Amino acid sequence: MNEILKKIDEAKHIVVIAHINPDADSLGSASAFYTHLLRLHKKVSFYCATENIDRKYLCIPWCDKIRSSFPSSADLAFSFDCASLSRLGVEPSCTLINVDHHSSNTMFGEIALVDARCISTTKVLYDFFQQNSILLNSKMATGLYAGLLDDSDGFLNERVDGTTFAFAKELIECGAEYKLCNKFILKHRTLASLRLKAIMFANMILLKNAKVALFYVSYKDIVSSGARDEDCEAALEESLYLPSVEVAVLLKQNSDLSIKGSLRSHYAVNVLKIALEFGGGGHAQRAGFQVSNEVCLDLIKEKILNLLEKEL
Ligand SMILES: [Mn+2]
Repeated sequence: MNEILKKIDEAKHIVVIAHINPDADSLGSASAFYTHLLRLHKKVSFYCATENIDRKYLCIPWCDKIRSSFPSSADLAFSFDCASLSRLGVEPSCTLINVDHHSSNTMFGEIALVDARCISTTKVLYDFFQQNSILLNSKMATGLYAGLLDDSDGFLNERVDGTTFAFAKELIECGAEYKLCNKFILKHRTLASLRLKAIMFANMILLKNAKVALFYVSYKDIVSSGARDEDCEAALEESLYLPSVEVAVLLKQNSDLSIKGSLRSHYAVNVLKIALEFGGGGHAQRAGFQVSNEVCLDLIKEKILNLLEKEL
């Protein structure tokens, strides 16, 4: 018998964990597994350290059951889409199984079911279900589809190929509520996010033959619009759809007047190098850093533009 199935069989109370500030991949895979465990008549809890989950994820089954306190009686936990233990927002004292698709996964937990070739954690979980002849119902298919949709950026990113659509087709045939997910996860907007987007694009500066889009968001802009960090980043990413733009840079003022830098790029430009120069981190096309409030904004801008000179 598969080691994971054995652990499930022996467990009395199982927790599925979505990472802090969850996305649809983490919530969707945890949700699909939660459904599977319910079908086995297991006692199961759905945990996420972040309270107030984004409303656009309410199309994912069981998101209304999420709790932000970790159940003390749990004897088995599964984390989904967490590359490192710190992403859990909790250190479970029970047996932990790590299900993920990040190439940077630290392989924490008693068992690590990690496949970096997969486009989403929901694909890792789908393969697990297939290998163990576990049939999908429509709730499970909806959770798995939600993760695929989010991690493929709505079937738009570089990792998407024919197998991605074939996977989506499978899930739709199993009853995935794909229309609902498409509408909620891709199209849902808050008024605050639209107000912030208006401010950001009104103040956007195009530099280096319009290859660089530079945004500055003050703390006042954040307060007046009521927007959140992820709203800033969504608008930042949208600027990459302008025909000439290759790199998008956001300098956002925090409440303590320190600066958070976010960098996005198309595949030709490595922005991680720039983030690293500021002591930050991330991926080649998606990176970030923090700078204390003692550094002048113009100096940060100048340094970024100089570093970009070599990359463009
Ligand atoms: Mn993911």
